[in-house]
Amino acid sequence: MYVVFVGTAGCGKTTLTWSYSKWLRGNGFTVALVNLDPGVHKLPYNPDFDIRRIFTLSDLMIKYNLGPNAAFIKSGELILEYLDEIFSSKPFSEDYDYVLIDTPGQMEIFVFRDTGREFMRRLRKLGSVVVVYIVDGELVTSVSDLITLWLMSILIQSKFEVPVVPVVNKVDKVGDLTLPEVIVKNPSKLRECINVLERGLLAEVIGDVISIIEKASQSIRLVKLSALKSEGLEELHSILYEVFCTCGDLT
Ligand SMILES: Nc1nc2c(ncn2[C@@H]2O[C@H](COP(=O)(O)OP(=O)(O)O)[C@@H](O)[C@H]2O)c(=O)[nH]1
Ligand SMILES: [Mg+2]
Repeated sequence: MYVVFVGTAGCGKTTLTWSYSKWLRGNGFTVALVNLDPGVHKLPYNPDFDIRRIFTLSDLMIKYNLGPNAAFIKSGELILEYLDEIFSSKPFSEDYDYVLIDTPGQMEIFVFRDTGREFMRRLRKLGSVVVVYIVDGELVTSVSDLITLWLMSILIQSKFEVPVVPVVNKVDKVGDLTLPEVIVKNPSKLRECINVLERGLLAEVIGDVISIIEKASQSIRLVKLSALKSEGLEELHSILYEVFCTCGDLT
């Protein structure tokens, strides 16, 4: 199974790639690790394929005289150009139980540009693919934060045409996640919360938003993780297994 980690900068993609790989190996699975982030300085794991062997962000800044954002955009274009090389590397040409793919630090390179879509199109031809969409628990401080992040997971699913499992990371740092948990179990509760907590456009369109969420949501369990402390990995594993086996029914 190919597991692709996506999420906003700093949400914990790299840390989760590392901790889940340790968990999988500890449980007897064979694992290959792929780093697609040309901008990362130090990785906590040993990648079997590392985009930095082809180019790094600082190479691009120097070679093309670019600032960090323009270099990131350039790196997305280059990942597309090097897809043949990426897909002929060991993780994609040999057999592993799990191939974990750590994506560029800034999500927009992978999610909003052609890079991710094309990468996923090729990956889908190789076997089962699941995207783990990591929500930084520290970013969920209001109901509208939760809705924004949730809608993003639905958009990613429609763009990549693969199942998306949303997880909340950094639970060792954030306090109470009862509200998101209740809402994920029963999205219609959003209607009550929004009346109390929010005003403005969101309060007005909440009925439509709830319908979208109810129609599109695959998972009704909120997986809570601490990638750093390796907590919640068994729950992540079991939900990925369910997606793999049943392709969709996560009740
Ligand atoms: N407290 C806490 N910090 C975390 C957790 N996961 C990641 N971090 C920290 O968040 C920062 C960004 O993590 P990283 O994995 O590099 O994020 P990425 O940009 O999505 O790859 C690092 O300082 C990590 O140590 C977690 O579960 N708990
Ligand atoms: Mg990273």
